[in-house]
Amino acid sequence: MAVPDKIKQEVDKLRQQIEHHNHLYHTLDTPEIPDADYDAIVLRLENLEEEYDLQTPDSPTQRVGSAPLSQFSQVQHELPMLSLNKVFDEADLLAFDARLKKRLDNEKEIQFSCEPKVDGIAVSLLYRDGVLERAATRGDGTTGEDITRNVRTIKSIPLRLKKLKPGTLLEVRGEIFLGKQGFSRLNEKAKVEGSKIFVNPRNTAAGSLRQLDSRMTAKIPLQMYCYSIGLVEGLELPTSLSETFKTLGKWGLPVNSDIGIAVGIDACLEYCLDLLGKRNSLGYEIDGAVLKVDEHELQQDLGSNAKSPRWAMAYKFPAEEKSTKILDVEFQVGRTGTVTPVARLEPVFVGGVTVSNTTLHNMDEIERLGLRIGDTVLVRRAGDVIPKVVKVIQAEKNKKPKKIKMPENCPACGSAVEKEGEVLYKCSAGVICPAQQKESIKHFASRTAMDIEGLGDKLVEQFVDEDVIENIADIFTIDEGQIADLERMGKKSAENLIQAINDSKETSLARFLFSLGIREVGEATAAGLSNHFGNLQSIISADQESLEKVTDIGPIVASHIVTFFANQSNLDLISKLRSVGVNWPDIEVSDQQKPLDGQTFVLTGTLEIMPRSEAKAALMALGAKVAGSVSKNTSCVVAGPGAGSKLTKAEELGIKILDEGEFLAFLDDLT
Ligand code: 9MJ
Repeated sequence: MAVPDKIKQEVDKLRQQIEHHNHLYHTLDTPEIPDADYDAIVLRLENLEEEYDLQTPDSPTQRVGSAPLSQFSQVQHELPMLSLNKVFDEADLLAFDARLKKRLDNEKEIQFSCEPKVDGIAVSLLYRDGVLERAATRGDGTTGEDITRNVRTIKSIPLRLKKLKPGTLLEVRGEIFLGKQGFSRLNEKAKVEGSKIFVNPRNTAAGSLRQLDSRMTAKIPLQMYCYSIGLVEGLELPTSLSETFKTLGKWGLPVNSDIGIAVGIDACLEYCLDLLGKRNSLGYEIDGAVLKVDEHELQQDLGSNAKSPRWAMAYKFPAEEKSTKILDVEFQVGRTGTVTPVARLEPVFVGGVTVSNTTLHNMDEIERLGLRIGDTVLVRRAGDVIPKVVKVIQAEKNKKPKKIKMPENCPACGSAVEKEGEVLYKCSAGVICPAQQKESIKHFASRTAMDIEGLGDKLVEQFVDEDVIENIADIFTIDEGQIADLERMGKKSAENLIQAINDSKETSLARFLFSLGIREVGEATAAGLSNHFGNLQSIISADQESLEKVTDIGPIVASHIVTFFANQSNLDLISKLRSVGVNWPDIEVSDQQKPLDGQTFVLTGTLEIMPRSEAKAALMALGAKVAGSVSKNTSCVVAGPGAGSKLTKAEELGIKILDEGEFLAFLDDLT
């Protein structure tokens, strides 16, 4: 078939573009376009090559990655490290399942290993006689880089495998990544030290693995999850992948505990949907799920092509990074008067939601990004739900871009804006500023604070704009007539709101403290204060020193608390709230030592009898701390079915481990 010149030219251009972006992404770690745009270019090239029979061995569609950097010695992978085929929707996943059944010539439902697709760097670890001999990056799938010295600094990767004897050779493959917590801790530290902020966990992990000085790598809390096997000699492995994972875990290798098994493609889809739903609450970044035929024999029957195994498929979730344009930057006033720049964006669908504005945090962030109105930026919706402007990818060039400046006057009340500390700007008006009034009332009424059902953000704004209320105490003197006067408020809604306001008066000390909106006093701190002091008067009269005795309260939070209660208008507001009937029971505080004081517990796997929240509350009531990860400071790990890497780590560190039955007996003994 004659191929039109136009098509040949387009194919050439696409190949050049892909090579360029491959180099930026894989070799230099400085991508210029979002993954979704890159995927679209590759897909276009794949389609054209397929349609016009233009595949050539040197096309980027035939390669797995990009050439390695030259500074590290090269490693030849004896078995190529293949990449995964990808699908982006349900229909293509069903087609994958149908293809498998056809090739196997069997209609029986297939069992799959369902895995989160961790967004990190693929590596190979080679254990000879049970000892880590070599670690290498995937590189282009055939040739990688020797990163053994760097990988040795990763604490979750065992240097010696349990139970593996002389005469054995085992190559395990997996993903090295930086968890969300590790990433935010690094950035908190960077902020304090005034050093460079890291852009995202994947680039940070990739950069640190490519450090020539492994002491630098050791400073980054990298992790790894193993997900496949390469070379094997002198060893019998189980007949399925899922059983192999259990074996790897027993040998001390880290395996993701969020991996599941599903029989049939419908169950796989359920797994994928569930994973997508909990994407934000996972401790690591993912960009999809991977489905693999579980039985090794079936894998062998299906085989691989040059690029990817036929028995595996990546189901990519919607991209979490997209490009869009900064339409404007406005300034918002928070409940404590902080003036924050907010970017108005050309609406963009990212990470499952349409984003049309996002906080830029402070002027330093704008400076760091080098941001101007009209710029095209990369927006990322990461582990948290707040979308973030990651970087400028194309500066506005048509007209002279406007520099973004902090306004001299508060946009809500016109009072002077003053600088406070290093990066904060605040409206100087205090509680008379309507923006501050609105924000503090919204917070007070919110679900986790006083929980006044029906008093949402819009209604609060209306009430303040129409001078119905000015502060949080005024809420309790609103009458039905005032509510009914407002637009779109019927009699029934007015009655319900009055009822909800009255119901909220019966509260707890912790909720009340949180709802006051004291700077940096969140729910956990409020609960800590409430448990420690037991009554409001003791908190009001507490000095800096006694406040710092409360768990997790440091000098800064303590000083915010002291400042809040030193302000007479805050005390007047509290008296007013009490006089209209807001009340709570005091809490009995005892000076007695608790049986688990100073001990840290970690709960992992599924607890089948006692809900996890109850187990946590029971431990805290006995004085223990409940942490999310295992370290040498952990006193005990409670492990239910499905426990994975945390359990492995506890075993490695020789930490006490209880199953749920033993844990319940242990609690019984103490109470
Ligand atoms: C990731 N990235 O989490 C594979 N992957 O298997 C998982 N990648 C993979 N499996 C074969 N869970 C090639 C790549």
